[in-house]
Amino acid sequence: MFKKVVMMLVVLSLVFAVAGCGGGKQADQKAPDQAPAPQKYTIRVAHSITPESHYHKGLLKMDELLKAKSNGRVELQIFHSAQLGSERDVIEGVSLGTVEMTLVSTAPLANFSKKFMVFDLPFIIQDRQKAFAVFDGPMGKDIMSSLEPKGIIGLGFWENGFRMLTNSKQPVVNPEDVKGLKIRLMENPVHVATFKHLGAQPVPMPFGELFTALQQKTVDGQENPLIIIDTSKFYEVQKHLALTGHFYAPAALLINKKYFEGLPKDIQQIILEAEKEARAWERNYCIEMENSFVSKLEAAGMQVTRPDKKVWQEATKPIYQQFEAEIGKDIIEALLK
Ligand code: EAX
Repeated sequence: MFKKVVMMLVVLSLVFAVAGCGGGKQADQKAPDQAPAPQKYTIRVAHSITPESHYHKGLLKMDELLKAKSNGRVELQIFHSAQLGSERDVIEGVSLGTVEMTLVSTAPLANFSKKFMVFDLPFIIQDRQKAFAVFDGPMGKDIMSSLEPKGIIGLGFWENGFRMLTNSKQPVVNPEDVKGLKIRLMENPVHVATFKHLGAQPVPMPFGELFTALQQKTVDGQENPLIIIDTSKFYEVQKHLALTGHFYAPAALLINKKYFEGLPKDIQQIILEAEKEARAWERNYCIEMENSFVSKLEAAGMQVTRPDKKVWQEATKPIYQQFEAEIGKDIIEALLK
C-alpha cells in the first residue's frame, strides 16, 4: 500500500515535471542583453535494481560521459529499485513518453515485440563475446527497430548476465530437482514454458516484489545473474545456488522516440556516443566482477552446486520446437550460428 502511494506520488510529480518542462528539457533562462544560457537536458532513466548494481554503475558512467561531452548540458537523472514501477511499467512509460529512458532486461520486451524472444531460449547464448557481436550487428539493430512502432528507440544492448537458479528448499543438480518448486520468473513466455516443462511451478512476477516474496516464502526460488543475487542480497533469503546459466539476459537501453528525435542533432550525437562508451564499460564491469561472486556468496552462507549444463540443455531442448513457429526458425538458426 505504502509503495503504491509513493509510486503514485512519483508518477504525479513526473506528470507535472513533463507538463512543466517539456519532457525533461529545461527552458532557456534568458536575461535581457545577454546571450541565452545554453539549454540543459535532464534525461530521466528508470531501472529495477539497486544502486550497487551493474545497471546503476553503467548509468552513472553514462551520466559522467554525457556531462563531459556536452560541457554539462546533458545529464541523467537515475531512478533505481523500481521507484517508477516494474520493468513492464517503465517500458510502457518510455513508449508513452512519461519517462524518457529505461534500462531493462530484454525478457519483458517480449510483451512488446516478439522478436526479442529469440534471446530467451535456454542455452541459446553461451559465449557472450559472440553474443555482443550479434547484438551490435544487423540482427541486433533489426530486433531493436521492431520497437519503433511503439514509440521506442533501442539505443543498445547492455549486459544483465547468465542466469543462475537459487531456492530455499534443496540443492539443485539435475533438472528433476526443480520439480514442484515455485520459481519466480520474469514475465516472459519462453522462460515460463521452460520451467513448466521441467516440472516447476513458474510464478511470473516483477522484480520489485521478489525479495519480499522470497522472504515470506510465497515462492521457493528465483533465477538471476550472480551480480543481482549479490547486490540484491538474495543470499539472506535463499540457501541453495545452482550455477545453471540456463538463460542469458541481455539488457536494453531504451529511449522515447519522439523525445530523442526532438533533440538537436548535436545532442543526439552526444547521447549515441556516450551510450556506446557506457555500454562497453558496463559489459566489461560485469565480466571483471563475475569471478568474485561465487566465493562471496559461499561466504555469505549459500550452498553452491555446479550442474552439468549439457544435461540441462538436453532437458530443455523441446522448448525450441515449442517456440519455433512464433520466433522463426531462420532467426533461431542465425543466432545459433
Ligand atoms: O533487469 O527481473 C529480473 O529478474 C531482472 O533480472 C532484473 O529486473 C534486471
